Amino acid sequence: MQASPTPKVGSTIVAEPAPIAIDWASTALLIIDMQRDFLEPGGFGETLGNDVSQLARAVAPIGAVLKAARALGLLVIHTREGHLPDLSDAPPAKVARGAPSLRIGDPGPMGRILIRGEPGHDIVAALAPEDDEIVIDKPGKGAFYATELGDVLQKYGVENLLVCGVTTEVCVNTTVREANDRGYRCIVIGDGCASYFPEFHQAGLAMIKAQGGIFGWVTDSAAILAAMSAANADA
Ligand code: TIU
Repeated sequence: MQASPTPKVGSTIVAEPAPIAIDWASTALLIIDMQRDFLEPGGFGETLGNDVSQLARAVAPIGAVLKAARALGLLVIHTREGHLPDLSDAPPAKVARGAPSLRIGDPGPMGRILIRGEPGHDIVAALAPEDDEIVIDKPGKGAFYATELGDVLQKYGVENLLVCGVTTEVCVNTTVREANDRGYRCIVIGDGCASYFPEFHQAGLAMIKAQGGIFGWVTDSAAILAAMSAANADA
């Protein structure tokens, strides 16, 4: 499925609470919900009252890691949060929540809000998946809930996940917690995550790496790029 074979070499990634040694052959890049619905005006995120410009800072770090991951032949998995056009997979408790300007399924400037197949559901152009990359559509916050992600990771022998995307404290944290309980090592790329609330971004990362890495590790894109570049040189 991937364009080039993953090098059978390992690297140690500088991270908190401690460096972590990984084998690239059992590692995937998991990019969470970098969709127009969350990052661009007129989408789901803005209907909830959020300042969507807060999320733009994650695009360039993710783009750099994505480019290096492709060069290394790493398994790349993108996720998208969204619902079927008939809303049959959207719990009423989610659709009815709060007082948004538009609800899930309502028509908006990028099509129906948070609905699969609509322009707003697409991943932002800068991070568009390539044809050989896996895209997981998810109805919830966690990427394992009601999706094929677990089967995909098992099929490819993945043990370690480099995790980035939006938002830090919502879908990234939920997915990391799900993955941690399933035995995956999650290495979260801090500057490749963003929140509408900077203080929640900081807290979201802090609670992953606290207590000796209770949910996983936190690093940054520079550390990932350095490790990938060294692995490429070794390959
Ligand atoms: N609202 C918010 O912060 N996030 C979401 O609704 N979904 C994701 O995080 N993808």
